[in-house]
Amino acid sequence: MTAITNHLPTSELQALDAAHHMHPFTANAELAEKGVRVITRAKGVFLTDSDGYEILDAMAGLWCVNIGYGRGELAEVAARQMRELPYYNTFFQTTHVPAIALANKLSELAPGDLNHVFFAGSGSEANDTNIRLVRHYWATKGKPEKKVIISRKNSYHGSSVGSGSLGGMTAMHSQGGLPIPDIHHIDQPNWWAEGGDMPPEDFGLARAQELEKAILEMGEDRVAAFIAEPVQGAGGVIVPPDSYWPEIQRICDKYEILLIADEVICGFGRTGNWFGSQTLNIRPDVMTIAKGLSSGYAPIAASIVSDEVAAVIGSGEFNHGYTYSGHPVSAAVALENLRILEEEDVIGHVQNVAGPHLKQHWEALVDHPLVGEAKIVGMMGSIALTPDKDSRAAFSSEAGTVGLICRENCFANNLIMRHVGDRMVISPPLVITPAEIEELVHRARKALDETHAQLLAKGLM
Ligand code: PXG
Repeated sequence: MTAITNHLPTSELQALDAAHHMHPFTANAELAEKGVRVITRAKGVFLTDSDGYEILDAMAGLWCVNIGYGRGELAEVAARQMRELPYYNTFFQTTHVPAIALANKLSELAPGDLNHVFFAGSGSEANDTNIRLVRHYWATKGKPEKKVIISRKNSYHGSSVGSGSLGGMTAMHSQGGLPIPDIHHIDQPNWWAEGGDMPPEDFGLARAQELEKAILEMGEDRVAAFIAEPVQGAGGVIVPPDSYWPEIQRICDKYEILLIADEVICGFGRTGNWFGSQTLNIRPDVMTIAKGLSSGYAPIAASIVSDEVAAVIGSGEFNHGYTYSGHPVSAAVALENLRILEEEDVIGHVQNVAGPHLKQHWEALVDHPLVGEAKIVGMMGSIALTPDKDSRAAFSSEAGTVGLICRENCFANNLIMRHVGDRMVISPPLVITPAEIEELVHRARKALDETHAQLLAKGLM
């Protein structure tokens, strides 16, 4: 048996990693110089690194380990499925039991008439599916010109050519020739950074109406769909004003624009319901799911589409699919994850225990001299760091400088909390206990204190 060993010293692992491993979204030469952090095991909400430090993972990996680490049941299910049927595809008029069972379960869980599941291996792939699917839907209905997809600046929908084009990250567009044609980006509902003197609700309405303006400018006969995360995740946990989503829904309904809710982060309990669409009261035609679907234990994702969309797409051949669409091991793991979410009432825990507790402690951070606003929906939260709360000022240093200092201080306090520019974000495992939440916020506050002291010492505020 090939041994995957943890027994090398950290420095050797770091040197081997630097020699051969290219990391995503990373300046690799810089990382090689500094030395990468090696994670060796995890249990509950805690990671252990190769030096034996226990780190509280307030990001649930990459927003995905909803049931927490170390659930042996998923390992058992994966091993059993590998023995029974490690792989078969779902092309060419075949299927298998895990894909059948998971598609059925998802149609039961998904709201409204979202009853049909197209599997993929990652959120990026599922959003690539969505691009082709919504354009093919309109073409099949005799409207091939209806192919523009409207998305938002500072949204994240994946890193492939298609999904990276849907996303509104300029740093991504500047590399590799993105975006592809017929993707249009409108402004985001980020009141803290962009709301100026407007009251938040007026601003939310104005930002939603940019969708209507874009549709009218291009012509509704050219616009296929609007895609958005119910709550922007990677963009900094931007919680839209309450006025935003009802207006978006009204506009999509009025102009017959398909609404794609990207639930890759918001799905599977993150916002306090099974799906963010339920929390934000959205009625999507298509949903993208990934991450929490398997709690990250195995790669799997999907597009869930309405009866209507499925009927149109199914009227002919949709020339699309991935080798690993509905992979049996991943599907079996996802089913076991859903069983745990359901039987252990993890969403009830978010609604009644962890969510309110985290909200109380997280929102209290707004008293800190560095923190301008503290936002939270269910188990995803953010704080805006600022040198001046009243004017919502940005730091004079390049955006992200202060956030990075704060993230480093979190690391030093054995807390994983990400920065997005000068916003700090959290998305802990949903099963986190009240005591662990208090520890999380305690460590975050300590990191904020240290950051504040350093900024004062360096004259950065
Ligand atoms: N949609 C959303 C809303 C996401 O958050 C994707 C699609 C793409 O999923 P895949 O499985 O292709 O990665 C995501 C992924 C970060 C970070 O640093 C966020 C994501 C991925 C990697 C890093 O916040 N989100």
